[in-house]
Amino acid sequence: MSFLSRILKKQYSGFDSKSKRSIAIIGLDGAGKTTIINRLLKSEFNLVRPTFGINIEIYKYRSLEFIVYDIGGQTPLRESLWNKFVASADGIVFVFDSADKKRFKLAVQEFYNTLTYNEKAPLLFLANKIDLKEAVDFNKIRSLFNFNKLIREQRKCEFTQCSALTGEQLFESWDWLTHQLLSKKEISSMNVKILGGYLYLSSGDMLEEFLCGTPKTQSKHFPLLKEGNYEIQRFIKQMKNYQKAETLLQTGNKQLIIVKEDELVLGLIIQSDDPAARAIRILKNLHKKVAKKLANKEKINFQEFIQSDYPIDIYLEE
Ligand code: G3D
Ligand code: MG
Repeated sequence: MSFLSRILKKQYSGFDSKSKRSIAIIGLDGAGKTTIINRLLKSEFNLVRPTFGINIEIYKYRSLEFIVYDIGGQTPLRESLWNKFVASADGIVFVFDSADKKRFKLAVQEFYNTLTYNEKAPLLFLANKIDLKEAVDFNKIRSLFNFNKLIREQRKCEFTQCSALTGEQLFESWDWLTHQLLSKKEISSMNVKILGGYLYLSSGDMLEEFLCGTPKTQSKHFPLLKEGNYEIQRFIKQMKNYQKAETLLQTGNKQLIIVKEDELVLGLIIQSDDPAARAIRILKNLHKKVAKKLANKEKINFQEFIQSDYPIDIYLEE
């Protein structure tokens, strides 16, 4: 969630606070749009959610507006209303069901049709549901949608696979979009401030947990460490059938980032306005290192790995 609070923070410093940013989220029905938006907006915000009709959902949070629309098979009236939304969107997210083979052609057709109404807005293409066995290989999707052609156009594009169910690749790709929306102003903070971390086996056994800082700050953050522990264990149970999963949880003014890959689950506690995508990248890199050590039966000290590889991302007392 927190990357949205981050957009808003940055937005207030970089933009006129009244200026509305609107993001159009489109895709065939069943592609996963509602699931994605719920996952991103989860719990923290009270959503205004007027429904225009069965296939338009609008979510608002302060100056951000997410318009979610099921394309394909719409009436001309609906289509003309929708095209107005697309034309004025600051960002476009296309959600594609990687396992819905029967409707690939329709999705491609609707995708290109939609893009004709807005030739500038940055485009985030999400090939969703990669957790499913039936999901088609990303290279096939690339050629199906002719990404090479799109890359050569003026528009800024990002194509990625994700799973709304496991969270895999979801937060990082949205981070790309938020950066595009914020490109008028330099993103000030590129680092995170790591307050603490966890290393678990996917079986649920904890290998390590730690807090950074002086004993005084450590004791201040101890309840948070315990709470995070509880959340990680819950996540491990929820995601036990998936090899890869990611999540981002907000507690007070901190966020907990969790990444599962194969036999390991890693977590970091960072500040709420820190760039979550960086924390995810750090965890993925550390995952490789830890997995290698584990395979070689070498000693693992998670906190030490972070301190040596990411010294500038460690929380320092003010
Ligand atoms: P839409 O808003 O684009 O129409 P929804 O799609 O978000 O309503 O999702 C349609 C169905 O796909 C939902 O299942 C939802 O749980 C599922 N879904 C969404 N994203 C993923 C994903 O990444 N992986 C998997 N496996 N399923 C996903 P139900 O059963 O509730 O209809
Ligand atoms: Mg929906």
